[in-house]
Amino acid sequence: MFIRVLEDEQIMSKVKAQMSNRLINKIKNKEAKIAVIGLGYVGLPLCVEFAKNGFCVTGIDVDRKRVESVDKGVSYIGDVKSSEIKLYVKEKKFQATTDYKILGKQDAIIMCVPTPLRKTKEPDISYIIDASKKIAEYLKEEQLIVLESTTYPGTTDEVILPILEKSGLKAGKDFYLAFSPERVDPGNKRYNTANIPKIIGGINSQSTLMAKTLYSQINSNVIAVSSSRVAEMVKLLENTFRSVNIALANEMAIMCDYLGIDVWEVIKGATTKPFGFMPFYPGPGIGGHCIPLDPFYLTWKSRLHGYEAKFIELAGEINKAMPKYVIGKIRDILNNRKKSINGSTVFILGVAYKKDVGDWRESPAIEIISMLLEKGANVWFNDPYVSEIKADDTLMRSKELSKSLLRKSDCTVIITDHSAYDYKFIVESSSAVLDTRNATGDLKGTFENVFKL
Ligand code: SAJ
Repeated sequence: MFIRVLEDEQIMSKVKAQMSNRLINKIKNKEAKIAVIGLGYVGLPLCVEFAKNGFCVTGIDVDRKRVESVDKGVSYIGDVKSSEIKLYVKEKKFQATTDYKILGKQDAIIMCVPTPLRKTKEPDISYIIDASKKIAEYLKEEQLIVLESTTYPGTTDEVILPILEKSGLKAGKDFYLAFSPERVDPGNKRYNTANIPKIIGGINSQSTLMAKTLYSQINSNVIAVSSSRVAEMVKLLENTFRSVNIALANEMAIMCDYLGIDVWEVIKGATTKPFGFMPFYPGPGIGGHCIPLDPFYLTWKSRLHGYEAKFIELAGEINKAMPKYVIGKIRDILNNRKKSINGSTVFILGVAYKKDVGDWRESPAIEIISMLLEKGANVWFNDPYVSEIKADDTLMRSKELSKSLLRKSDCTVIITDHSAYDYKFIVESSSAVLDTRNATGDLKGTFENVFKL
């Protein structure tokens, strides 16, 4: 009997070895079929990158408009060219669908779905759970499953793994499972999916090997860590690092304001230190789908394990308070001109969450506009990348940035320092300018009507 068991195990390990080799060879020969669930600012560039490198990629999204856009070869993500989509769709290297049934025909499936926060500031991993359940429905032997969405440590092995094993297949043996954090910096012209180093962490070494083999086809700098949890934590450290340093810059701005010191000059001075310092800048608050949210995935998980991450929470509070701080600055500027917010016209320049992008999700501009409207101000906005927004249930369209409108407004507020703006024109045409980004910092001369954070 003992010999028989040994033989079975030997046979099984041989079969598994053959399976692994089969998948590895498919990947290396670019024959592996890849599905990406979620065609957003992470998933769409990922599809294009795999197609560019010779793979057949299917993008799956619940949003039919996105699927139709891909079919038409029209990009809806700033960093992806329509010409690339058109080319790979034509070459039948890239297709999009809303139908999850295709998952059964894939060799690798990558989840790039949203990981928002609930109103209670708790993680909402419902998109990950839904996608995992769909994958489990069609899961087959030898498939590699990767999660890219930023999430708390343990999501891959504690949440996704059990859902997938409901298929009866064993993770790490019958199929492979890994986490690889997305590292996308929207609008960054220098770093992209192909050249940003890629971290990989599998639930076991075989899974890590598979994921490393896959991503090495599109990226020359793939770094394996010892587990999916380490990989999940790497990403959270990266984004929490930004959140707390931005909060420090914001608190420096508030302190400098009390002390009558130009915080922008202070940061410029500190940046001359060639080591041990990295500049971050104050702003009207933090936006986007990562920095305002990701640190709270970490503090939530840490709290479950008995530790209250006070420092990270406090940083979040400071960042969250910046829109209100900006309202206070606007109020003081108007007050010094014997005006109140109520009844004044405020012209907001830039509503996107950061410069040179068109994404206004979680943008502090929306909160600032809502607060101004609630206080009775007449608010206009202009953003070369955003044609309309909804603030305080009010639909607003971007206004032309004209001298007459600038002249008519009581206070111009630079919220997003788009490169496209002519800041000299803005300052010379406005009665008062609140510059929350030091966008006017390089203008020659002094301007009595310009106020900064
Ligand atoms: N911000 C400041 N002061 C700063 C830097 C940023 O107020 O010194 C604000 C920005 O205006 C923006 C927010 O913070 O509203 C987030 O800025 P961000 O530059 O972190 O932009 P994201 O969220 O689009 O991209 C980040 C990536 N950015 C960089 O590394 C430069 C990176 O942290 C992640 O790869 C990405 O989030 C992600 O997907 O997690």
